[in-house]
Amino acid sequence: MLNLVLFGPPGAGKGTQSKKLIEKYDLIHLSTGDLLRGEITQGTALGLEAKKLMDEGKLVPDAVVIGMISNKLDANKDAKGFIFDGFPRTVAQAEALDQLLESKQSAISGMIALEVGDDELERRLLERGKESGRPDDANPEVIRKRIKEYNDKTAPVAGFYQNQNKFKSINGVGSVDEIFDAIVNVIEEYKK
Ligand code: B4P
Repeated sequence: MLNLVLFGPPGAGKGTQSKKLIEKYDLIHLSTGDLLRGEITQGTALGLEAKKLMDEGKLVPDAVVIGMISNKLDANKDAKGFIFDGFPRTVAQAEALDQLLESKQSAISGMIALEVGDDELERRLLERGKESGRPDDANPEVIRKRIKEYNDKTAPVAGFYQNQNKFKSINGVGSVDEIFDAIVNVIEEYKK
């Protein structure tokens, strides 16, 4: 099984690259951001709780996202593999993911981190906000809060995978196709 974690700050291109990767490798795309926005659209209790936090640029509690991922793994037992996009975002989530996969006799193949500077992230997210109408992309203050949450809580997750020799970082600035080619090169190494 090929199980990839696509990692990087908000706006790094995780969602963009995931779309291309699932086509090439026939993987299931698990984006906790998309799953949470789905709950918000459906107006569930979980969605209502998540919306308040997401609109402020804060992370949603670990237990909520771990539960969502667990359900999705169970619902896709025959998958060739998964792309985890925007998850794990804390070390606690990374530990939980290892346990979930272990219980299914599987494991993470590797993490790929997209490196992009803060100014470019802010520019991309404000640009997306104009079209998507996403409240968390509309306000520079909320964007900076999301980047701070990333630096405080999510960046340490890289070390978790580095300790397992499952970490590769690539430049996330350039054309979407150039970055995709660089990711594919890393995946081919992980597959060996
Ligand atoms: P996400 O939905 O994961 O949002 P994101 O980090 O902004 O998305 P992404 O990084 O995929 O965006 P992309 O680069 O594709 O999370 C939203 C919120 O949900 C979080 O703030 C949090 O509250 C909550 N949440 C989600 N998961 C959680 C978890 N596990 N635990 C706790 N809370 C969680 O796209 C950005 C823009 O850049 C696009 O417009 C794209 O077109 C553009 N772009 C992409 N590549 C480009 C390139 N090479 N050059 C120029 N522009 C590019």
